[in-house]
Amino acid sequence: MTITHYEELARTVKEVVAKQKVTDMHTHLYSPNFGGLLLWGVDELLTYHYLVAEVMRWSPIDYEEFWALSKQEQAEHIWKTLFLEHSPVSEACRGVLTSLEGFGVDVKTRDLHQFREVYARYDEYRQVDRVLELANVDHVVMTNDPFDDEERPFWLNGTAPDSRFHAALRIDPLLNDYARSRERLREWGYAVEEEWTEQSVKEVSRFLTDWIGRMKPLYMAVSLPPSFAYPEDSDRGRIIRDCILPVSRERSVPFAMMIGVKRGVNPALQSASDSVDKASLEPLEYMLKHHPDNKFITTFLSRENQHELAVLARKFRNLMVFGCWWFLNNPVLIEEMTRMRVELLGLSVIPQHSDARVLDQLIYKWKHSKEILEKVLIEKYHDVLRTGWTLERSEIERDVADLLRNNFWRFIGREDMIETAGN
Ligand code: RAT
Ligand code: ZN
Repeated sequence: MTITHYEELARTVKEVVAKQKVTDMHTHLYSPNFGGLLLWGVDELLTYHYLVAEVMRWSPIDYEEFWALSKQEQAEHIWKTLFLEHSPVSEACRGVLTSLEGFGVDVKTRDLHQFREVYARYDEYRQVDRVLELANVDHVVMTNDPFDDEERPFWLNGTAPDSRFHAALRIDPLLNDYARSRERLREWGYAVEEEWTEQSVKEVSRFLTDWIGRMKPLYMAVSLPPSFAYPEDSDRGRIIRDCILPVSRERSVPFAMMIGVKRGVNPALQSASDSVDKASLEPLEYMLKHHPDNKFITTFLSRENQHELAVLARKFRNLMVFGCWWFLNNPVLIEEMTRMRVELLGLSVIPQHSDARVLDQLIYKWKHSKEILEKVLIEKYHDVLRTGWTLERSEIERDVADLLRNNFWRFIGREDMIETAGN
C-alpha cells in the first residue's frame, strides 16, 4: 500500500509501532530460573530506586529508618506519600500506574492490598510470559556481574537462562575498583600480580574469556564516571587497553560504555544515591579512531552530551548509540533526543532500552517510549511526504523493526536474530 497522505501515514505508523516486537538491549532483569534475582510485582514497582529518591523529598522519615522498614512497609510509605498525599505525575510514578493498568489492575480503587492480591495469583514464570506478551518484548538483555556474590553461583552451577533472556557481561568492579577486584581474582585462581605485568594482563584476559565462555554475553558493559579518561595511566586505562579491547575484538563481543554517572552523591539514599554530570567525548573518540576493528555501544547520561555523541556517531560506524538512559528516560528528553538522533543519524540508532529493574516496568517503559517514537516518526515521514516522496507500509515496517530490534542484533553480528517486519 502506497502512503501519500498524513492520515494514512499516522494510522500506519501507530499500527506498525504497536505491533513491532522489541529487543530490550539493556535491563537489570533476570531469567526466571535465577532464584529470587528477578524482581516483579507491585511492592517492587513501588520501591524502585527512582521512587525512593522522590519520596525522600516529601517524607520527614530518616534515611536509616526508611531502609530499616520491610519491603512492604517501604512500598506502603511510598504509595501513601507519592500517590495519595500528592498526585503521581512524575514519570516514575506514572510508570507504576501504566504498569498496573497494563497488567489489568483497576488503579482507581487506590487499594494497594487489592493490587497485591492480583499479583499473588502469579509466579515468576507465568509473570514473565504475561509481561513479555503485554509489553510486546521478544528478547531481554540482562546485566550480569561475575563479582556479584548472589548471581555468580548461578553461572558457576551452569544455570542456563530462558531462551528469551541474554547475558551482558558487566565489569564495573573490574574497571572502577580494581584494587578490590584484584583480590577477588586471586581468590578465584587468577594469578594477577601486584604490578601490572605481562602475567597480570594474561590473567585478567583469562578471567574475561572464561566468563565470556560461561555467560555467552552479547556484549561487555561498564558504567563510567563523568571524569572518565582514555588513554590513561591508571588501572582502568591499562585494563581497557591491554585486556578489554583485545578480548572484545578477538571474541567479537562489543564493548558497551555508559558514561556520566556520579556514584553515591548522597550515600544515605543507597541505591538511589547516584547523580549525573557532563563528560568528555574525547576518550570515546580516541577509542573509535584507534580501534576501528572494535565495536562500541555507547550512551551518555547527561543531556548536554547528546548532541556531540550523535555527531561522533556520524564519523565512526564502529559506534552504535543507544537509549535514553536513566535520568534521560523522561518524555521531554526522549522526544528531544529521538528527534535529534533521527535528524543526524537517520534510522541507524537504537533509540531506547528500558533499564527495567522490575519485570512489570517493561509495560510502562515501552508504552511511554513507543508513544514518543511514533510521534517523531510521523513527523519525520510527513516531512518527506511533503516533497512528493511516497512510502510503502512495508518500508515503515522495515524501519521500525530496525529501530526496535534489528539494529541491535545486526550491530553485534547476530544476523540470525534479525526478523523481517510483521513477524
Ligand atoms: O537506571 C538504573 O536503574 C541505574 O540504577 C543504573 O543501574 C544504570 O542503569 C546502570 O546500568 O548502571
Ligand atoms: Zn542500567
